[in-house]
Amino acid sequence: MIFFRYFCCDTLYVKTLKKINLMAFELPALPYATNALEPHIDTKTMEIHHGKHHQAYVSNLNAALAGSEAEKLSVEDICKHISKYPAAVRNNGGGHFNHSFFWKIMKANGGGAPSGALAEAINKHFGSFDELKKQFAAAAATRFGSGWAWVIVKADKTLAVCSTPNQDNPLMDIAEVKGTPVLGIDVWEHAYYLHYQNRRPDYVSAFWNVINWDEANHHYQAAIK
Ligand code: MN3
Repeated sequence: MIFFRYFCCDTLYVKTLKKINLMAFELPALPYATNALEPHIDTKTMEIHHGKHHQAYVSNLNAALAGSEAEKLSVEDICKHISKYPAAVRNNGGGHFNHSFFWKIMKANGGGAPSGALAEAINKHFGSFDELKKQFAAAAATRFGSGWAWVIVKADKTLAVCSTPNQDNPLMDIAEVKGTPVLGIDVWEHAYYLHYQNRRPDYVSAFWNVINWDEANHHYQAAIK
């Protein structure tokens, strides 16, 4: 009996230690099936994008932080102080945050129009939802090379559209326009090329059909607190 008790405690102890010390980042499961966003985002793209690209950012981030104190931080905290870190952390930490955000901002049978507080804020800061769509599409289309387009809440609580290069994001202390993401789209070619080839604007238009507005509203509410 005594042996059993010690054995249990010991197992628990090891598990706890692992939790504390081995805070490796993990690839989050997709919140829907890889074919859930068809026909707007195709199954093959989702499989490769999530299973290969995002996995690579996670693995490379873990390798870049191995043995450092930063292993215990959240990816958001790492992004907020990204100027302290080497390029491998900026690229892969950004990649991990951005993709984790991106999967959840989409859903099957999404789209429609924003509602609630976010809809009011869009009307207040952009005049209309159509105007926001126009500015967002322009930011996505004109981001040269690889990057992301965003709708963010800035420090003064206003909404803004911006874009970032590579795997940078608006949380980063080095970002040209800083804020908390409410909506974001990956405009790297790997995000759309299999289905849309060079037609990035068509992919950006299709994105409006898969947006999870409840999730966007949740980000907005948290950011204005
Ligand atoms: Mn990507």
